[in-house]
Amino acid sequence: MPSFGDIAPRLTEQAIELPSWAFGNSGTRFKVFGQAGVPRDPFEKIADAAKVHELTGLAPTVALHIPWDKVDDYAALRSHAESLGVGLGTINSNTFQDDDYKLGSVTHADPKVRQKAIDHHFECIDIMGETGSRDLKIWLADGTNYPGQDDIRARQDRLADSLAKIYERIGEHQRLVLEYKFFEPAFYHTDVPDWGTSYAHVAALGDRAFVCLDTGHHAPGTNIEFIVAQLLRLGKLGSFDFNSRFYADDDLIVGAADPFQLFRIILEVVRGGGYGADSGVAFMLDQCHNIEKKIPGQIRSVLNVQEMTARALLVDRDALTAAQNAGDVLGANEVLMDAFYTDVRPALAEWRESRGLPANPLRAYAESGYQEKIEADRVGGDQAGWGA
Ligand code: AOS
Ligand code: ZN
Ligand code: ZN
Repeated sequence: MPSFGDIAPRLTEQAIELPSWAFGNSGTRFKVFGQAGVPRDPFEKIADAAKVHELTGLAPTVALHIPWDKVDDYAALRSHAESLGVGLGTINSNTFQDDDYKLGSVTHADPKVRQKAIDHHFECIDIMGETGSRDLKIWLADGTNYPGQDDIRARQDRLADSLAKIYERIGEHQRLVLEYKFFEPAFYHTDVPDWGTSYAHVAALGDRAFVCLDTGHHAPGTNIEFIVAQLLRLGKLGSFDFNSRFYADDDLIVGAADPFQLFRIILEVVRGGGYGADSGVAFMLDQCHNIEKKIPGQIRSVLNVQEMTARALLVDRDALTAAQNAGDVLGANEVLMDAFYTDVRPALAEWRESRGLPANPLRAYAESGYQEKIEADRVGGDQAGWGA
């Protein structure tokens, strides 16, 4: 098995994009537990995200959400971010919080509603020009709650037509990533429910359209690493929305529910050439912490991804391939498990220090006084993470 020193250079390629909405108050449909010190505007969200990057070196960009992160001056937001050592990343559209979209947005039977949703994406694309973003991420809540409510096939045709109009508008260096989700908030059918549907639509759109895989968007028991392998093989895996779940789209800290699954996913990413700066596969978190502190929750998340990435890179690929080709079932599994069972935390702590980063970023945050400062300064603010 390679040593940690052998794989450490590849760890410098790790870049995990943080979602702006992770820093604001968020919760479930039952309750949002407000927290002291949460950002009052997108500028403060960026500051909090930059703190995560300062202490970990893992989170150089911040995804924005429109309209939650709308500002008058995106150039000012961009230079604010850059002054703090981070950049603006993916622009996430939102066609799930406007009353007009109750029966659908880009799939709606009324062409005027569809046009309104398309125009929202045009606005997002205009903003991408100001933020310098590469990716437009589209997640659609579109679907129906009852059989017969609408024509499932006609909705696919409307979806294809709307996406084509949006895709036509993105720049030659920009990408459209289409995220799927098997249910919620629609309960009978969702118009982009699975990787196959997303793939069918992005393949029809063209070379700059890709699938976004949210790890919380699958039926329980789904072999997600198979989907990763398949989409990489098809050249259509654009990005991850990493989080973890016990039952539904829980948006919990990535790796918290099943670190072995996260390891297997990242192993397929590495095997399939989806890891690293030029891979074209963006690692993004999509989490909404409800009860734990926001910034430490994001630090824990990026460290979880880093730990499983290090373990995945430790897999002895030559020995694994040899065992696989020899049909050595137990031997092949043992090669993989040897890497997974390797506790990389001490080596990672040392490696961080060698790069001028705190050995223990969570402890460094707790000792930094930043949480106390934002709780004292940001009195009366309640910028929702999820929600207008
Ligand atoms: C919703 O469940 C999806 O995960 C979305 O990707 C995400 O929450 C959205 O991007 C925020 O607009
Ligand atoms: Zn998502
Ligand atoms: Zn989700």
